[in-house]
Amino acid sequence: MRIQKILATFTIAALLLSACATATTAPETSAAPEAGAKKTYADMTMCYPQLGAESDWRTANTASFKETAEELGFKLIFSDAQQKQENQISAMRACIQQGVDVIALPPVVEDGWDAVLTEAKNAGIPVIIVDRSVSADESLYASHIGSDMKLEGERAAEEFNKQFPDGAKILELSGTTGSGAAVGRAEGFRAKLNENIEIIDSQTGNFTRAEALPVMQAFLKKYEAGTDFQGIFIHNDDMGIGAIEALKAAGVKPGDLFIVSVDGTRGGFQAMIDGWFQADVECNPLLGPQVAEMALKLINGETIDREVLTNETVYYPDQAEELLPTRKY
Ligand code: GYE
Repeated sequence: MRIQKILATFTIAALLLSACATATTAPETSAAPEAGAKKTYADMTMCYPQLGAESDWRTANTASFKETAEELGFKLIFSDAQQKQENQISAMRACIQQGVDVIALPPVVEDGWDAVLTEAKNAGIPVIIVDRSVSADESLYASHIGSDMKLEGERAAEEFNKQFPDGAKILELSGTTGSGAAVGRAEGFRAKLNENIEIIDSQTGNFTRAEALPVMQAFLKKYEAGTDFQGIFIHNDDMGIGAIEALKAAGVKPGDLFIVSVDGTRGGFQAMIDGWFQADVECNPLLGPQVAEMALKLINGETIDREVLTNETVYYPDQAEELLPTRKY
């Protein structure tokens, strides 16, 4: 009798305990995947230390990541470094501290990432390099996904080669000094440009309208449009729009100069319609969905490609009017 009573008490206590245990662990198990189960977007926190808001390309890129996070249901830790590498590095360090699942990094410049990439690696957080490239050793990051900047430069050069078979003198308005985008475009451009086409001057406008305007003004003080130079290679549409302001103010008319830009934003399409740009080399900022898919594969331990290059084209004024309404950025 006594033994039975003791046993019954034990059973009730054990039942109560297990009920208790299930109750407390239940919310956790529903949030975190079971051991061995595949993680879903709902389990993923991605850090995106955006480099800045310098251009329409960048605005579209930011929107692409935010919309993708919203649609797929992962958590995005977003920040804007205002084109300063030190801000990007501190944003990354904060993300490492928080223990995010993955970092997607669009590096403002190529050099100087080794220390923070090593910190992420030591913390077991994979890094996907997005858009521009880094010079750091490949072992420090999982993959690079973005445009082939060198190819973009080559494509721009081909436009000048076609336009000026007998040679010309041209100017270059280049992107942020030391950035993968500016370095790659300048390199590809020079590699493909015919020898009879001379780049008489090259200055940076830091990928912004505001900084391109005074650079173009200074060019126009030094060189006479049409006489001293016949064309300009401009590394992005925003700088092109800034340059157009300076050209207009100096009395230059659309078509007086052969201008090739990069990005293919709505502003670039408008500049083609208005007769200022003769070609716009596409650079696609809508990388959010591809990066998210890659990130999920990574946190599930699946293999991913080390380098993914975006498929792009060149746009011309004759299609600009028709295509402008379809442009997403
Ligand atoms: O061309 C420019 C932006 O890195 C590809 O950065 C990107 C470049 C793009 O500011 O508009």
